[in-house]
Amino acid sequence: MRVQVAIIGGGPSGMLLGQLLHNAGIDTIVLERKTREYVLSRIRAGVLERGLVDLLEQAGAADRLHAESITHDGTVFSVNNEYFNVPFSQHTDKPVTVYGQTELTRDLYDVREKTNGKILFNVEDVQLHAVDGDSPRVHCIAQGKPVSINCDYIAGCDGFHGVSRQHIPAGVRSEYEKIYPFGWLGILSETPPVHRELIYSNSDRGFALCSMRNDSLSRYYVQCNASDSADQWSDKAFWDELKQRIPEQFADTIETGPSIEKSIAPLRSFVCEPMQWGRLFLCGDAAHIVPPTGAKGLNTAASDVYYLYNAFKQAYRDNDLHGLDSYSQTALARVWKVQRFSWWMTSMLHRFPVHTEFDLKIQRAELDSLRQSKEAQAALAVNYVGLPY
Ligand code: RFL
Ligand code: PHB
Repeated sequence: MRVQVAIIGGGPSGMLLGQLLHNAGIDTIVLERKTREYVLSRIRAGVLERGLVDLLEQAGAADRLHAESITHDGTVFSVNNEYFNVPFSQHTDKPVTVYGQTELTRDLYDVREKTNGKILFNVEDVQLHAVDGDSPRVHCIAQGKPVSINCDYIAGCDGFHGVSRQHIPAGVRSEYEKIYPFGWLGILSETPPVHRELIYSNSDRGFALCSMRNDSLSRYYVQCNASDSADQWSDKAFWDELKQRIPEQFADTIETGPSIEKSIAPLRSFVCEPMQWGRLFLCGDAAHIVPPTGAKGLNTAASDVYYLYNAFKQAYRDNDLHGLDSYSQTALARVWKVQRFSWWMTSMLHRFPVHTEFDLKIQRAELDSLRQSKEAQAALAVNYVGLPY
C-alpha cells in the first residue's frame, strides 16, 4: 500500500490531523493499536480552546460539539472556604468549550468513516523504517496479516508510550522531564455539576477539581498519593475527601452518586526535542506531556496538528518545505509556554510532600495576587483560553 502520510496512533491528534489532511486531498492512513471501543473508554480531557474547536470545524467534526457543548467565560479558584472567579471575558475575547475528549474522538471516528478515510484498528507490532531517508515505510500486523505501507512522511501521533519518538536517535534527542509526587484520582458520575463553572481548589488536604461533561454528568478529581490505586478508593471515601477540599457552600449542595468511571492519572511534565527527525514528525503526547492542571494536553496536541497540517499543505500544494523544516522549532516555542503555565498552575494549587511553611506562605501569596490583581487574572485568562497559534 502507498499513502502520502502514514499516521501512527488514532487518538485525538492522529484523528484530527488525519481528517484535516484527508479533507485537503492528501492521502493518509491511521494505524491504531487498540480497538475503537477501547480508545473511547478512556476518560480524559474536557476543556477545549477555541483553536481546537476551529480545527474540529475544519475537519467537519464539530456539529455535535456545537449542539451539546457548554461555553465557559470564567473559572473559580478556592482556598479552603474562600473562593473567587476569574472572568475570561474581561481579559480575552475567547471563552473555552467544555466537551469531552471521548465525544470529540467519537466524532472524528464517525467523520473518518463517513468520508471513507483509511484507518486500521487493533494493529500490532507497528515498525517504522528509513525515517531519515526519502522513502520511509511502516510495517504492522493487521487482522493477523502483515501490512507494508510506503509513504512520503510519517506522523507520530502515538502518545507518550508510543514507538515513534524512539526513532529520533538518542544522540539527537533531548528529553526534559519533571515527575510530580502525587496523582489525580478522577471519577465520572451521573449527577449535575456542583457549579456552572469549574472549581480549582487549593485546600489544606490537597488539590481538588470540580469539572463536568454536561448538565447531568460531572467529573471530579482529588489529588492523591502517586502510589494509590483506584480500587482502594471507595466512592464514599472519594466524596468525603472531595467535600472536605471544596468550600462549604459547594460541599453542602453537591449531589453525589455512584461513580461510572474511576481512575488515577500520574502527573508529569515532559518535552522531547526535536519533534522532527528526517521524515518523521511527532505530534501531541508523543512529544510532550503536561500535568492536567491547566487543561492543556489535548489543546497542545491541537496546536501541533495546526502547524503540521499547514506545513503538509504547503509542501503538497506549493512544493514549499519551509513549514515542515521549521515545524519542530515552531511547535516547541508554544509547547514550552504551555509547559510553564501548566507547571505554574500545578505548583500554585497542590500540596507537595516537601512543602515547608515558607512554601505554603508563598503559595497563599500567589493565590492572593490572583484574587486581587487584574493583571494576574489577565495573565491567567490568556493562557487558560489558549495562546495564539
Ligand atoms: P493519545 O490520546 O495518548 O493517543 C495516542 C494513540 O496512539 C495509540 N498508540 C499506538 N498506535 C499504533 N501503534 C503504536 N505503537 C501505538 N502506541 C500508542 C494509542 O492507543 C492511542 O490511541 O495522544 P494524543 O492523540 O496526542 O492526545 C493527547 C491527549 O489525549 C492528552 O493530551 C489529554 O488527554 C490530556 N488531558 C487534558 N488535555 C486538555 O487539553 N484538557 C484537559 O482538560 C485535559 N484533562 C488530560 C486531562 C489527561 C488526563 N489523563 C488521564 C492523563 C485529564 C486527565 C485525567
Ligand atoms: C476535566 O474535565 O477532565 C478537566 C478539566 C480541567 C482540567 C483537567 C481536567 O484542568
